[in-house]
Amino acid sequence: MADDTLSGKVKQKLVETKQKWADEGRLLTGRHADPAERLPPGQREVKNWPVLDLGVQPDISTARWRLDVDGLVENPISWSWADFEAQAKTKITSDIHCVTAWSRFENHWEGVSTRQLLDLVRPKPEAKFVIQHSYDDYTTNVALEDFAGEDVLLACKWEGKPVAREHGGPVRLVLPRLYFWKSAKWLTRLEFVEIDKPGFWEVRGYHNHGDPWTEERYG
Ligand SMILES: Nc1nc2c(c(=O)[nH]1)N[C@H]1C(S)=C(S)[C@@H](COP(=O)(O)O)O[C@H]1N2
Ligand SMILES: [Mo]
Repeated sequence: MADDTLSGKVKQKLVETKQKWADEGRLLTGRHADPAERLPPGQREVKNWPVLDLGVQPDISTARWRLDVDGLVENPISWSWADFEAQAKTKITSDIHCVTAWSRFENHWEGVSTRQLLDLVRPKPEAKFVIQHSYDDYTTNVALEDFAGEDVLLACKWEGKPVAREHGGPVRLVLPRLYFWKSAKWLTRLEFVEIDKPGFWEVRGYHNHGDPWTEERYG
């Protein structure tokens, strides 16, 4: 019988392969690099932009799109597309580092900065982590201090155009200082919590933090 649930469509092979990489510590060079060295250890630069996901690319129209920000915040919000559009936008140029060893330099993003979002929702003192939830049921967890980085965006544009569906549009997170699995595509909810909750890849052998320059690939 056909399984039409999101989890039923997930590319099991891909998930198993990536889990095996984690088990075997594939790609590890044992080198650390300074972020001033633009290419992190074990990475190679690509000029194209690979698409990586679980095999499900939700088709979310801006009419249907919502973003909820909840959990340990003083001012929870639930944005429609019009609410998102009404926010001031920030432009950031940053590099992408995927744990599967490709890096893509010089991406021009536009969106709402997490700094601005944090000013609005005001995390409670007990909030320590932010769990990103996506329309494909993907989740990934980041420490509040990483989420609050000055270069972190809820991105709606890339190279001046709306972020394409396959890259996570209408809105995806971009957190350039960590491996790209820490940047959720098709973002729909940000949950502020005190106790960390490892996400999809984190429970499958991937590092909880994910710093490319210290090769926090697996853990
Ligand atoms: N919702 C969602 N976000 C996701 C993923 C996913 O499967 N679903 N994959 C992650 C991984 S492993 C990577 S490398 C990047 C890939 O983003 P890209 O397809 O735009 O290159 O998205 C991350 N965010
Ligand atoms: Mo990835």
